[in-house]
Amino acid sequence: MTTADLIPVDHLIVGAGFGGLCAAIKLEEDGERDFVVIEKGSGVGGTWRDNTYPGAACDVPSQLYSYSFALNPDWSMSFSPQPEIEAYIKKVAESSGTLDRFVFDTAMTAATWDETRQRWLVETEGKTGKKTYAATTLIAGPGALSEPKLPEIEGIEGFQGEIFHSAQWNHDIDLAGKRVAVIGTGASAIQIVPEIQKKAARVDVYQRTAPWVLPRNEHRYSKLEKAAFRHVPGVQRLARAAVYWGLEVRVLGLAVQPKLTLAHQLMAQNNIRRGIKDPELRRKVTPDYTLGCKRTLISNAYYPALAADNVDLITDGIARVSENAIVAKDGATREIDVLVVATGFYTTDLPIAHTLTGSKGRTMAERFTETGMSAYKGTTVPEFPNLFFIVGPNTGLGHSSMVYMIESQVAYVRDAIRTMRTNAYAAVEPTEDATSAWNDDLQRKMANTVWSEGGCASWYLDEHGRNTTLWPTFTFLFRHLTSKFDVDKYVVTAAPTGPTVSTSPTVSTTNEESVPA
Ligand code: N01
Repeated sequence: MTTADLIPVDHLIVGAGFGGLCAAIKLEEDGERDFVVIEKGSGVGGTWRDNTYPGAACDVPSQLYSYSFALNPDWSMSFSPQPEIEAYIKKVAESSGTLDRFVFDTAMTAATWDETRQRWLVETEGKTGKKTYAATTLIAGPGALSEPKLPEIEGIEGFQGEIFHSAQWNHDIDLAGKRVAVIGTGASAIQIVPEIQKKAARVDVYQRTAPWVLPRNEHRYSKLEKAAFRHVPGVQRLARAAVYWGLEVRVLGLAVQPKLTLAHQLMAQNNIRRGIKDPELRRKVTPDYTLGCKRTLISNAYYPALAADNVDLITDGIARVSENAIVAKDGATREIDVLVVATGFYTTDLPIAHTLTGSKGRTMAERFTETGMSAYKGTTVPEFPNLFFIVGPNTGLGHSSMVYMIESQVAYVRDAIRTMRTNAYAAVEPTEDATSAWNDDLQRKMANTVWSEGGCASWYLDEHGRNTTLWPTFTFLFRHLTSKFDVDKYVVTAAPTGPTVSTSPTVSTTNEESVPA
């Protein structure tokens, strides 16, 4: 590749979900205007653009599931539906003045660290053809829940009816009067089932493991509340802080003393009793592990839907799928017209890792087969200079808002860029020692949590049973630990002549709120 074929850019951001958009807005704020955002979808929104299934809504309150720098006084409900969240992200993007640097319908196909140029050569493919960027920093925000995972079930590829994943809902199919099967009973399925139960002739729900489901404390905001959020200084920040701390205390049960989840477990058991009368069905939906071990779900509608006459909960396991039916392990064959696969996403193998080749000539996926999926502060990885993850390994949450984690990581990346610029560093790369120490400490903390000891299998764990997805303690600690770029934990390479990125101005990188208060 000759230099003439390369498009030079200071920062290349992958993904236009909450993470990539936040990075773009904050870089712009810092005067770092030479960036490009590559997005494989046709617009901003990430998971909130893709997940359009009936009933899709956020199970984290919107007051906190939104940017601290773009509070929205107009949320209609405490837990907003997907169209409202997607509209919010679009509005924030449009008013940010950054959209001119977003390239949609274009995927990053490969990125290779070029030691000579001290840049990432990033190959992209999309509606305007193939391009290669030469980027000083690569900011990867591909989303932790963006690659749908299909179940390996005998015969499923031969099914002749309609079949689609929850994240790729086929809105052309009218489910009225149809026989529908849903495989899975996770966060997506429990939102889907109550909606399709109202229309379909039959719904067969295939449950492998019962989830814990708490009541949904739904609240529709009145005009007065919205006016107060908009006009009375501090009111919405106060509401946000109340949500933040209300969720944060749950860490005590999840990561400190699992017995503290008992009150929630009782609430969830009450939720079952309220929604279901049949003792056999109640038994089937009652989990046999500690609440919190898998993601705790919230719904007032799921149990009543399961109890409806046109719904069957099947717990005997799936033997195979035929052309027009699902055959359960007990031999029962249930004919269906539509199969909804709500079986989750690839979470512990970070699909983007296969496309990134670092300074030693191996891919990040190859590195991870040796080290397990791991990063320094969930953000940077040895052998991969100037690469920053937004929502990287061990930054996921089982109890609170990912937007809070995203803002923490973006602050860290901004400070890294500022440090590079100030000191004329061409490259920064975390040391192996710092990365091992960080991850050893994480796994030590993880050992006594409900995610390790709660008695369940979950998508938080990799094939070795190691939790590579979740942050194991309070989110304010993550914010504190990412508030400043700790250059002493990095190997730095000086630029041969002066700053390596064009001389844009730099500004303060501190977060608007250390914790919502
Ligand atoms: O996926 P999941 P999801 N045969 O992985 C079952 C976020 N989210 O799309 O538990 C039969 O949770 C599997 O069974 P088991 C949220 O972070 C957020 O529902 O593994 N069943 C499970 O029941 C969430 O955690 C919102 O035994 C099979 C289900 O499929 C994440 O997305 C809303 C199977 C998968 O559940 C993923 O949720 C929706 C098989 N072969 C989602 N394979 C918000 O509101 C898997 N299963 C923010």
